[in-house]
Amino acid sequence: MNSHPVVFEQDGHVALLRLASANQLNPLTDELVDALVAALRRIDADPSIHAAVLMGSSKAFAAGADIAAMSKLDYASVFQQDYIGRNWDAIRTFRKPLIAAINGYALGGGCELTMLCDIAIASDDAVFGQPEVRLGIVPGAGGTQRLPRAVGKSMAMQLCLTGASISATEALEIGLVSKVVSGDKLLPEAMSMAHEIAAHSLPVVLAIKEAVNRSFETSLAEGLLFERRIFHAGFALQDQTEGMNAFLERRQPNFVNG
Ligand code: CO8
Repeated sequence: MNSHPVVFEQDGHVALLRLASANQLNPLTDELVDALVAALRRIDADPSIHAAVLMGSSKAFAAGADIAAMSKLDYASVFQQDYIGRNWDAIRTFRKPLIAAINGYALGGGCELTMLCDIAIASDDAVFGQPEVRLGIVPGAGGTQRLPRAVGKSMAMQLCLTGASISATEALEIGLVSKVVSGDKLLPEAMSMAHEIAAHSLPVVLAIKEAVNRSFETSLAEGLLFERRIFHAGFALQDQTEGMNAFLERRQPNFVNG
């Protein structure tokens, strides 16, 4: 692992985070995940950033947990240190839109990391899988929980129980990613989508992310009530008035993020 496992860049209202381990496979060491969490916290705290793109190397988004490090752990230490929960839960609570731009391998924790992102775009060479079962372990960062919600029970069972990988095209077919593009188009496509999102009103974007994520946590009736209350609260925003007035006056809205 090099000394900067996560490289941060900013382009206007969009942040770009690159996972950059020395061997390009981005094993998800504690050092890398801690650095990712620190970058996400910085983005959440910076009002000039409205959306972020997360990508890996040309070879891998992330090849999963650091198996060498994991092989040395024992029950007492993982339980006491809250291994995974200790830093991964902070990714889940990131409030701004996060787009995964996936090149190459997204395996194990790497596949789980794509599912923690809000939108996943893959290059045509991307490979997805939950190979943990082949290592004698269970997916530990959401594979058994987010995968069935994303792709349904049968496909989630197939991936988790066989450990076999699938291609980008198959990932698109099952709804694990929303778009597949050629490798050279991956970053431009992800950045362009992030800029499109970032041009909208930030409080509205935050509210939409919160409401969509709530759908995974609650009943339909409670989720609809939550959505309605957020919709009602939108009437307190200047941007809500501006957005509708701009439409009626046939001009572009000038959002003030308030
Ligand atoms: N951890 C540690 N080292 C790895 C990992 C990994 N996940 N993946 C690759 N490496 C190492 C290899 O051991 C090898 O090291 P060396 O050069 O010293 O021999 C080097 O990286 C290059 O690997 P390969 O020679 O295998 O490269 P290939 O291009 O032939 O293959 C693959 C690339 C397909 C990615 C292959 O390396 C592979 O299958 N890797 C393992 C993938 C895997 O099983 N991932 C799941 C890990 S378990 C997991 O993620 C549990 C998630 C829990 C939540 C997260 C907690 C942090």
